[in-house]
Amino acid sequence: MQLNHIANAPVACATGRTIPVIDPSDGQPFDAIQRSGAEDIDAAVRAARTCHDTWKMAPAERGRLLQRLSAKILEHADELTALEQRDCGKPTRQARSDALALARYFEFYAGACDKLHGATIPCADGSSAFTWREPHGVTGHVIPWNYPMQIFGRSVGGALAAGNACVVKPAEDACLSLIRVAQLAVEAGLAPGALNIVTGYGHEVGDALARHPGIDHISFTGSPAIGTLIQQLAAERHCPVTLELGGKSPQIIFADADLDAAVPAVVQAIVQNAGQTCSAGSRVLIHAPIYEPLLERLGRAFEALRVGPAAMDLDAGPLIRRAQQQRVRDFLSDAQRAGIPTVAQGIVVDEAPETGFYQAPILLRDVPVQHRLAQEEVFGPVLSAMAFQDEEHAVELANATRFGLVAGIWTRDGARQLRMARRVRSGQVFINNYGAAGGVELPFGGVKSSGYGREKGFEALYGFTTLKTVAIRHG
Ligand code: TXE
Repeated sequence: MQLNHIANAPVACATGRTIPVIDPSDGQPFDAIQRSGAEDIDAAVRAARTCHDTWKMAPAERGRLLQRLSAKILEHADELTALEQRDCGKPTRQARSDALALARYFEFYAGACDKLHGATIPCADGSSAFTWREPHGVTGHVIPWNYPMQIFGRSVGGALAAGNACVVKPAEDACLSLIRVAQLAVEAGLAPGALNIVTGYGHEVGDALARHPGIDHISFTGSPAIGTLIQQLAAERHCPVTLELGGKSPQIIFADADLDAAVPAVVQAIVQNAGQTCSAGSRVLIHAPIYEPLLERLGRAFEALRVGPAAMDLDAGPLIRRAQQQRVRDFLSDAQRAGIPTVAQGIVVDEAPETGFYQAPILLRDVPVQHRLAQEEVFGPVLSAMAFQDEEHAVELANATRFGLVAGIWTRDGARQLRMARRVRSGQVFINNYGAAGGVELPFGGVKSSGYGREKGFEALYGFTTLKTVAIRHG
């Protein structure tokens, strides 16, 4: 049985209710978390406030503390990998890479703590002015289930580095690794109240977090619908928010591209984490002259994909929950009704139990741009292909959704790379790679309905602080 983590202590929720923890690989419960409510959020916010108001620590010392936490995470990487694998159905390689990324986030932000400075500003004679970067105070973090450790790292790592005290609500499907990390933070020496974890359903405990007047900033990663709700609640009390709401990211492949490099990257970008990735490359836009031959190559790669229990460490594991599996199946039924052709699909291996939430990766072609498969986030291993005639057409298709998170551009033509990068509306553009060029160092976030604000990189620290201007008249 897992408890909340408030002021460095394990605490049962006020209602005494729990939620079962389900293993997506077999659909069976194996643990339980607290089903918390508004009272528990209130206790966590009070602990965070007390901590923030009394936590006096030089930035360099805070950096050393976060570095110790990073080292603890590395020391416990096997344990965190195993927890995440069972809780979220992640293949071993993915769960391990998430644990290592979490350590790297804390390492990066540890080094940033004492480098977050303001500026001096030239002004009237006899006066001086400068700015301080100050923490918001108590920050709220609503974390989704697809990359619990990574999203916790990018959000809480930045917030703590900037000097905030955090209240975290993990997704109800994915709490185990984060509760363990909070315990490791105690061992690393984090002050009581600096990091609090309260588990439960979104509409109960997440809603209470978003409404709480003691929360000074909210960082939310999740669906556009809940992002809108969070933004509305925050607007009522003018609380700043950072939103990351997913995408419908295009991979744009020109006829002159290095297809040996593009094909595996395009497949990986939709199969990783069974397609449950905000930056999944879920649309592949292919230059007309290579449409047929490239679909054939991609089709062969899809046929080789294997899906099965997380512990088998195949190309993909199960989806997170039965409802997510149903959501993906609904998209596929719609595709069938609309006569959208299937090019190829992977295989769910024999060893996968009937009760697990599996979905074979699938490649669809000639998907009409207005069809919901080309417009909405499926959050499953479903890749929609369409052809474009020229650069103009590629830009038009790439920008034809309400999202704008990531775009992949594959071409050897340098001038075209930059023209396309300028014209595609998205927060990130990867040229001749898809996320391979960097990790924590790169600011990350969206435009349009993908949200706003940036996490990751040094840039994130500006979002987790507020700027105070000080002006002195000294004669
Ligand atoms: O998201 P929710 P769901 C997308 C993806 C997926 C769809 C639905 O397309 O298929 O959203 O997933 C908390 N107040 N993404 O239903 O509900 C919830 O407990 C406050 C993209 O799981 O948005 C969880 O912690 N919080 C995405 C978090 O919000 C609330 C990652 C996300 O859950 C709440 C996840 C409320 N009223 C889903 N209701 C990405 N950008 O990577 C729920 N939550």
